[in-house]
Amino acid sequence: MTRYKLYGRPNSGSLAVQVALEEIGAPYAQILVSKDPADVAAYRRVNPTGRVPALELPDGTLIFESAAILIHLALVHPDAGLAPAPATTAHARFLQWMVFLSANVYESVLRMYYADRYSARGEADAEAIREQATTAYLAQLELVSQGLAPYVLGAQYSIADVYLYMLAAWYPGGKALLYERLPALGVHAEVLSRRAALVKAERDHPSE
Ligand SMILES: N[C@@H](CCC(=O)N[C@@H](CS)C(=O)NCC(=O)O)C(=O)O
Repeated sequence: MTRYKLYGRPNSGSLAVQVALEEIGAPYAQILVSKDPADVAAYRRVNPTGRVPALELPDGTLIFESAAILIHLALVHPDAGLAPAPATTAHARFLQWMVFLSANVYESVLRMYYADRYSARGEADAEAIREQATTAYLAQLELVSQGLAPYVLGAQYSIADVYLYMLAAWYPGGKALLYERLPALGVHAEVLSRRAALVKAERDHPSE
């Protein structure tokens, strides 16, 4: 099998992509992009967004946007069981949650962690933006958690579960507190934590 190249950073969206690659059993190389401005500037020549994750496909094409990467990997490696069969109703629900997690939950996370970027007044408005983003993030996670049984798609595991697990783990108050507020997410995390691919990716996620 040909090799993927995963651009990432510890505690970033590259975790979910690494889990997908582990589940697939595909060989991949990890390239660490530090937050050092020189490193980010060099990375922008590969990925103009400057964001992680990004995945270089075996044919050399670079793909960014975590949800697009995960959906693509699920389609290219159907035997890995990362998503329901394409063009089914179950797959439509998979797409719905992947886009919801990416466009809403991930976006709320970015507003919480990079609040100063969301106002022309920068840091002056950051606290209010952070507060509003946290409220939105909790409401969005509550909405997803209401349907967990035990997975996002019911009885069928998919990479949407890993995506949710990763985004929930970024709650600024810490995972334990979030699982107290939304117990269904705690149960979901417990189920996921038994998967070897997740255990390995979390262990392997190298520190800067
Ligand atoms: N929509 C993008 C968001 C990626 C993103 O913002 N990643 C964060 C890390 S989790 C990042 O690179 N932040 C650095 C920055 O914005 O300067 C995706 O889903 O891949």
